[in-house]
Amino acid sequence: MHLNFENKTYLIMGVANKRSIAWGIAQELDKAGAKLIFSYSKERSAKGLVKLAADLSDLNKEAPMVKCDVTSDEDITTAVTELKEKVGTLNGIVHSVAFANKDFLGDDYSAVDRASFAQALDISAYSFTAIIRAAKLADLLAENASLLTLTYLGGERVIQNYNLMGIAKAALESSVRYLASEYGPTGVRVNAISAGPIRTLSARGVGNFSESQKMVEERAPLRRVTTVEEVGTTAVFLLSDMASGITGENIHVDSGYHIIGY
Ligand code: 0WD
Repeated sequence: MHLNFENKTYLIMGVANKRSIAWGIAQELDKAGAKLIFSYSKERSAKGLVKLAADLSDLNKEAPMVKCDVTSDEDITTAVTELKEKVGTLNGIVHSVAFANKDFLGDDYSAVDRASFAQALDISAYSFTAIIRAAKLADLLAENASLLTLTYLGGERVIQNYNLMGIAKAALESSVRYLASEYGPTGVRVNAISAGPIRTLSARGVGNFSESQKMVEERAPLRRVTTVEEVGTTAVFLLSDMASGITGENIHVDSGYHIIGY
């Protein structure tokens, strides 16, 4: 088994800008020789994506892109149809999408209203299941495809201010296990990476985010914050045949912070 990405194609969902974790993963996959296709939710992101892709290798400079706002079943169906036309088969999907009303990413968790709860769970957890099901039904997934999502320690433990997003991540992490169990018999693997706090557009919405990074620097075994490159290389591993025995797993790429209890 090797890190062989020749003739392998991966869908990358959730590049908002050059700081996005999805972009870090895309860059590492590109270096490894994989072919990429991107999805975006807003036209604004599409324009940025075209510019970013220009810095990739010749294989991906003009990577195809499809629109997919994950809150829309119609968008998901259209995206899957377009993916089928553009690439035929996917060897993997990177789902790096999340959203929660930032009014509820600080203060008391119990203040959350019904609509914000549903929205956060819909975009941050259900969307992973929805896109996988649609891809599977359209016969878009290659044999042994590897599906990956991004989560955070706030789904397992109480992290100050993470609140509503923590509940969504708990649902997402549980979905990973149920999806892994359901699709495993067909050879498809489903995993999550639990990344340490990284300064991105989404991270800015979480109250007192700098404090989380400071705590990692002070207490994590590696005494430094996680980089997108580190998340990217772990993603490359999980998406490759090197990880053929791993499914339903949540790998922490967080400088070891999750083992610390003080
Ligand atoms: O510290 C961090 N930044 C961590 C992030 C630590 C651990 C995990 N994560 C997770 C996030 O919760 C998320 O699941 O990693 C994932 C990516 O987060 P990011 O890279 O920090 O965030 P960002 O760069 O803001 O990208 C989030 C994407 C955006 O992409 P687009 O292309 O749509 O601009 O999620 C997208 C958001 O727009 N997104 C949606 N995509 C499709 N449909 C939707 C939607 N309805 N809503 C948000």
